[in-house]
Amino acid sequence: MDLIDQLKTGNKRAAAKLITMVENKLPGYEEVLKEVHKLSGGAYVVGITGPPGSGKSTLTDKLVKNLRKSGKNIAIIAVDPTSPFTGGSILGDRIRMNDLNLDPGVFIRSMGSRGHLGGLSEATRAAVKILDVMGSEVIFVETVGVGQSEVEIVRNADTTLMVLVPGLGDDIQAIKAGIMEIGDIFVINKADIDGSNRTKREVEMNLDLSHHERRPRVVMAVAIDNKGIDEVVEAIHEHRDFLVSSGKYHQNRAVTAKDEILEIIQVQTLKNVLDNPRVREQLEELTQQVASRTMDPYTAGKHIMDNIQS
Ligand SMILES: Nc1nc2c(ncn2[C@@H]2O[C@H](COP(=O)(O)OP(=O)(O)OP(=O)(O)O)[C@@H](O)[C@H]2O)c(=O)[nH]1
Ligand SMILES: [Mg+2]
Repeated sequence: MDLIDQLKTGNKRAAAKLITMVENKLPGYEEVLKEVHKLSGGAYVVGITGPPGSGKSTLTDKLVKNLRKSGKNIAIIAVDPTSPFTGGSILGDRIRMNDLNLDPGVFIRSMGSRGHLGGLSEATRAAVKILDVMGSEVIFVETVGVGQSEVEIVRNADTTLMVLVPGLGDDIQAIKAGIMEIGDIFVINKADIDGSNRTKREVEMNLDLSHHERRPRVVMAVAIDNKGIDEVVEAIHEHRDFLVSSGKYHQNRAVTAKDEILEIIQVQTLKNVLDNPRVREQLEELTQQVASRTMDPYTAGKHIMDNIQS
């Protein structure tokens, strides 16, 4: 039986092997992605992001345990753009949910930056599809940080949780533009620490100023004590209902589909340049001219595009 047939029966080992295969672009990975794409789309994807140490993994652990009570199959992908490691348990200390590994209805995978020729967000998207076909009904994608690469990663989620903590103060100011837009739900975690009400007010004030089709909910939690988890689950359901009833669910997925196509065109165009000896030679010549200022890079780019098409 081939790996995809095994995957369809819920085989975790097949999923792990296939993820490694697409991560490293091993021979045959494109065929795998073509097939899983058509079979996938049923899983609900929840992105969890926020500054380092804000409690994303602790929260994910508690959310998963909560959803497991209703028997749902769950997968967790922990993405760390700053780590070169990938697979297995190397990121275990970042994940802090080892007991979940023992639950047959939960699959955990970590992904680092190593070996992703097309970028970590592309690899994450591929892993989501594979786990979807394996039968995961909800897939959590945890990613540390609030930079550009994290935004890319959670962009493909249906619902994104932004996990913040009291005492961020100036940090919130610094990162506000980025974080206010990507969160569908804001969780003020570590509400056991002083200042959480103030943080909640600051977040709400910033939300008043930022543009949202639907005002994100702000929920307080103490993940470590399992407090506020029901409220977060409820907020996720509420957001999903909003997406479905407003038509945004399909609209967002169409945006992702277009992104995917455009990314493939981009990669393919670049490949057409770099794999063609005639064009590569021209690139070298033009490089010299651009460097010595006898030509500008726009004109050089146009020459190359004309050459590919001829
Ligand atoms: N006081 C308090 N501590 C918490 C709470 N939730 C998590 N922590 C602690 O905060 C620390 C970081 O928690 P993690 O869940 O690993 O945070 P994270 O955001 O996943 O961290 P990175 O993945 O490394 O960015 C741990 O020591 C947790 O025990 C909380 O509600 N209150
Ligand atoms: Mg973590």
